[in-house]
Amino acid sequence: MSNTLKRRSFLGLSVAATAAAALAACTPNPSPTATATGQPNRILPINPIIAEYETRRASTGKTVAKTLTPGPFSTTLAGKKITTWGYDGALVAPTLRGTAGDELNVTLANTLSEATSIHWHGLALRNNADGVPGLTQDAIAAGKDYPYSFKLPHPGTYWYHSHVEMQRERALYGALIIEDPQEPLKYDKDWVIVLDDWLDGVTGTPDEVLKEVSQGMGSMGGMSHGGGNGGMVMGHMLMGATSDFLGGDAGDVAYPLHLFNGRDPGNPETFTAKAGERVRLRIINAAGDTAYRVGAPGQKLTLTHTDGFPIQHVDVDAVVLGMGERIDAILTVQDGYTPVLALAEGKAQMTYGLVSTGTGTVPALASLPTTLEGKVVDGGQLTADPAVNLATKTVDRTHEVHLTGGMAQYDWGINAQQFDMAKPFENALDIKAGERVEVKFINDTQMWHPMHIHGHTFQIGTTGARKDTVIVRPKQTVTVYFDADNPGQWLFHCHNAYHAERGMMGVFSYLT
Ligand SMILES: [Cu+2]
Repeated sequence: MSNTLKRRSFLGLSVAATAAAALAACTPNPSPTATATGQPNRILPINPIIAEYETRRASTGKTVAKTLTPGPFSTTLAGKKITTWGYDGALVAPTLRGTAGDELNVTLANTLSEATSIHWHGLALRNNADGVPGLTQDAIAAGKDYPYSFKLPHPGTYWYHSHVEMQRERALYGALIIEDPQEPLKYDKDWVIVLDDWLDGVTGTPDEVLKEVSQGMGSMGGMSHGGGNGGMVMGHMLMGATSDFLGGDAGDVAYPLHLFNGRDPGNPETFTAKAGERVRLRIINAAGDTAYRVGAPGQKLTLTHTDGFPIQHVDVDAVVLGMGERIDAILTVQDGYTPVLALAEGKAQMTYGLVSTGTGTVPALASLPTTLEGKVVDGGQLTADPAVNLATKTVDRTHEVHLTGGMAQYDWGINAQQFDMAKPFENALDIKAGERVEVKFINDTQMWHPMHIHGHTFQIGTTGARKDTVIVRPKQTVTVYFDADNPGQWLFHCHNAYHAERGMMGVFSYLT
C-alpha cells in the first residue's frame, strides 16, 4: 500500500483524492470492470467482441507454453553484488520464441513482494492480455499466478516487461521473437541484443530516483548547464546532457552502467560466427531514460525492420533507438573481433558486445572508439516496405496529442494533463472500430519523447515505417496513422519510464 500511496502522491492529487486512493488500495485489486463503472459506451477488455476478434486471428494450432517467475535475486555487476528483481532469477530473462499464429501461454508466477503484470510490447494482441493493471486487467498480487494466453499476431522483434510503476527499471523485461513462417530475409545467425541503462542496487533504486526527480528542478534555481556532453550530475539527476541528434536534452537520469544482454562493459558478451556470415541482429532498447546509438565501427549495418515490421533496406553507419524501439539489422561478419557498440546518446557512456571468428586478439575496452558518425538514422526516419503500407484511406478521426510538462515541476503529461491510472478514462481519446485514425504527436516540451501506442502498429506519414514507438523531438510534430482494428482500451505513453510514471500517458478508447 505504501508504494501505491507514494506513487499517487507523486501525481499531485488532492488530499481527498489521496485518501480515496488509500481506501481503494486497502481493498482487493480494483477490477478494470469496476474502474469502468459508468462507462457503458466503451468496449472493455471483458467485452465478448475481444474474444470474437481473437478467433479471427490466424492460427497455426500450435502452443508455446512457459512459466515466468518474477522475483528478487542477487547477482554481480561491475564487481558489485546487487539485489534486484527479474524473471527466473537472472538479469537476462528468457527469450520467448514462437511463430506468428502460435498461441502463447505464459503463466506468470509472482514471487515478488508486490503486485505485477506483463505487457507484450508492440503486439496487436487481444486487449485483455495487454497487461495494464487498472485498464486491461487486475494487477497480479504477490504470491499469485496469472495465465496470459493469446495468439502471436505478427512476425518480428518484440519484448515483454512489467507494466507496474517502476518495475521495468529493475530487470523485469525480456525479448519476444516471433518468427515468420515465410521469412523472406536470408541470414545465417539470429542474435538478440537487449540494451538497458542500469542503476538498481548500484547507486539507488528506480523508486528512489523517481522520488528525487519528481521534486523537479524548480527549487534549484541558477543551475548551470555546463559540463560537456555527459552533463552534470546532482544526486541521480543528469543536467546538460545533450544530443544534437535528439534535438537537445538527451536524458534526465544519471546511470553508473549500461548493459548489453545483462553484462556491463567490463564483462562483454562475445558472440561467435564465421567470417562472411550474415547475422540478423535484433536490437531492443529496454532502457528507462537512454537512447542508444548502435553500430560496428568501420562497417555498415543493413537495417531491415523496425518494431517488428519490414522497411526498405538501408545501409547505415549507426542507428539510434529510443526507449522501447527495436531495430533488426544485418551485419556481415569480418575476420577477427568486431565490437558492436551501443553508445548512450548524449551521455558520454557506452556498453558493447563482441563478435569473434576465433582469430585475432580481444580489443581492450579503452581501445574502442567512443563515437559513431556518418550516416546515422532512427527508426522514425525509415521507409516502410511497401508490402506493409497502410491501405489508402480517408482519415476518419484526428487526435492532437500535445506532449507537455518539463523539468521544473517534472509534470510530464498529455495535453497538459498528468494521467491518473485510478481514472483512466478521464481524458480518454475516443475511437471507433473501422476508423482510420490520425494522431499528431506535438512536442511542446524541451525534450525528446519516445511515444508508444499499445495494441497497434501505426505508420509514420504515408510512406514511413510501421512502428509502435517513435522518437518525437522537441518542438516537433510527428503525424502517425493507424487502423482501428483491435477493439479495447489501449494505453499510449512516453516510453521514458520516469516521464510515463509522472503522467505522460493516455488511453485510446474504443467506443461501442
Ligand atoms: Cu518523455
